[in-house]
Amino acid sequence: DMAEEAKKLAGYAAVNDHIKNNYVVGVGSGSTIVYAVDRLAERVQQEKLKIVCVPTSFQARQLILQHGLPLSDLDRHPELDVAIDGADEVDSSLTLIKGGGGCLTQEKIVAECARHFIVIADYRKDSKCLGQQWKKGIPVEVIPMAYVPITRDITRRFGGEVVLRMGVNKAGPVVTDNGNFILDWKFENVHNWKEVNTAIKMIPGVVETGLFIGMAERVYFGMQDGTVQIRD
Ligand code: DER
Repeated sequence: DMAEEAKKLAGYAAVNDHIKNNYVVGVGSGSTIVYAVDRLAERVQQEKLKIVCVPTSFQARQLILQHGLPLSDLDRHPELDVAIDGADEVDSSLTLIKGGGGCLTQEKIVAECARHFIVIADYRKDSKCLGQQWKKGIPVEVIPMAYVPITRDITRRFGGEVVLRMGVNKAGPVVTDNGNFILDWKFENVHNWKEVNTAIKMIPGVVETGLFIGMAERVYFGMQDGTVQIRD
């Protein structure tokens, strides 16, 4: 369908533009990145590229292994040349909401370790301000024993509603690759995201938020008309 085609456009364009021989590549998580990894494997095959890939989740690790790409990690490569990842929403200053797939913590770590952090998204993610398109809130990864006090703290200080993310094909809450819970903060009004992000991260028991502020260097949007829009 159109959104899948748009994801493929963005994934292919980003890999065509940003991957070079001998690169250490951070591989994101979610559905859009699958197209980027397809193209990455194709280029490695066709151009005999020598690269290594650092995953941002069990899912990304599976993708890397399934495509026969060389797997590495931050112990061997604490500095990456480029990280490519999806997003749930992108605002006009390239602030991202990520974590729809529950992988935000390792994604943010890998993105921070990369010299270039490149985002790929279909047109549905393109937004003027956060919350306009994405209605599921900002994911917050938390230490399980603290999820209730953290829920109360966030709602008291910042309003909106905080919901513990429950499994669909698993009874009980979603457990992340790091063994933690995810809270989805359905915020009401526009906030100073930098201030709110810092405040939430300081709450004891918060591991990471899905707010990626000042991190994305460039976003590739696959559009309905088959074009790709690049925003720096
Ligand atoms: O969960 C995540 O952070 C994913 O990267 C998400 O932001 C994008 O997932 P999608 O490509 O399936 O929309």
